[in-house]
Amino acid sequence: MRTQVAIIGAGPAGLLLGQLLHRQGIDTVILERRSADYVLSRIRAGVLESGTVRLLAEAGVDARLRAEGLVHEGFAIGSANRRLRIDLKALTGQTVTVYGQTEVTRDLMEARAKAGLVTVYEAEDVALHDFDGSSPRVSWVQDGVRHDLACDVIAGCDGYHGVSRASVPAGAIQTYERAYPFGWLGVLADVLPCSEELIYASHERGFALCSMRSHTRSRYYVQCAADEDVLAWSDQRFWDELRRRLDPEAAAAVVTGPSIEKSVAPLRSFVAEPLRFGRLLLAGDAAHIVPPTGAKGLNLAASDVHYMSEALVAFFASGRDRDLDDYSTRALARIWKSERFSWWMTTLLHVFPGTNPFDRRMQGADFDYLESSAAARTSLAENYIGLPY
Ligand code: FAS
Ligand code: PHB
Repeated sequence: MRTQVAIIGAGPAGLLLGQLLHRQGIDTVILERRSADYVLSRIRAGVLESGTVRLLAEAGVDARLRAEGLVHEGFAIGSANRRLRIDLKALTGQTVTVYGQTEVTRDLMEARAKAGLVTVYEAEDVALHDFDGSSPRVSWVQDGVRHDLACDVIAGCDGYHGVSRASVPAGAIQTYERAYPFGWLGVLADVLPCSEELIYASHERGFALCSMRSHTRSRYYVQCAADEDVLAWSDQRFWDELRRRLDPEAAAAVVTGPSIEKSVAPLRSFVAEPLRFGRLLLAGDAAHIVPPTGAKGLNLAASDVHYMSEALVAFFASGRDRDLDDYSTRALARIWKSERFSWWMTTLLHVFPGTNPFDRRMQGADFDYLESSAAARTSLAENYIGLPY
């Protein structure tokens, strides 16, 4: 087998890259270690930046997003029983769209299948070869048979635990990391959201987030221990804890019901540098991780893919390796600014075990500053809607 770009991973980064390249006449094969159903079963991001919405339109997969996505002009940030609305539309002229990552992935999978493009699901033991030369290839095992795929470029879109970044020689890559001493316990339930907009709540018991997937499906999170056992949380325990952390109006509006998904996610900041190794390029969670507090993970994967697709189109038009040179620098410039925002939002809103009283006073001062300064709210807003590509 041969293709122009071998993409490792059929998450949003891999699928979006495949779709953008297809629209430019560039052939791809995606290798995914899980089944399509398994990929779709993951409950992850919920908020799309306007840049991501534009990119999905460019990829030709925005019809359902336009029909079902919820355009949000603001969100609330709360602390100590006060709630401050960040008016994204008034402060930046832009909005965000609430549309689950699962639905983005489904739309991309359907478009890829409709175009008859090759996606190998349940590909075992994927391995990357010779990407330091001009004839890279990937191999995998399926039904006990090893397969080989020759290509011109490998796109590593296989997430934080993937094989792509792990295939780079240790001396060729530098990583930067901060592991937070807590995680998020998330619940998905078919109940009416407690508020029309998202609420990010800071409470002395811990952070809580009220989000949604539609007008009838809610997504909630509470801060928990990094190694929290999800089995220790009955639905009732979750609903009680969530309401304790919200202001009285929001707490009273919470509609409870049976969870249809419940999971714990650790929080981490992580960046690998650079993002190019010969003919291997990294994108999405394979390259970086952000704590979900700033709603940046999926959106960063989208901007990476935008930069990568531009570099690949130039490379295949010219045949010059140097057209791949700029990808890493361009992507990392936006990655680091999103890492900073996600770290800042996480530091602002969470209770850090063992924190000293000074740190809690700094959080209060940050809230006071946001309350009193349009400049502070504008800075938060322009990061939340997504910095320019
Ligand atoms: P993904 O991890 O989505 O996709 C990588 C794909 O590669 C997977 O399908 C995997 O099966 C496959 N793969 C891995 N190893 C492979 C191998 N060796 N061979 C072949 N395939 C392989 N972001 C937000 O903005 N908001 C959130 O609320 C949020 N919540 C999250 C909760 C959790 C538990 C996690 C893990 C992440 C969350 N994120 C959130 C971030 C998340 O949305 C990612 O940013 C997004 O999935 C990134 O997409 P990809 O880069 O495509 O990586
Ligand atoms: C979600 O709806 O899952 C969500 C929304 C905003 C965030 C994180 C998660 O910052």
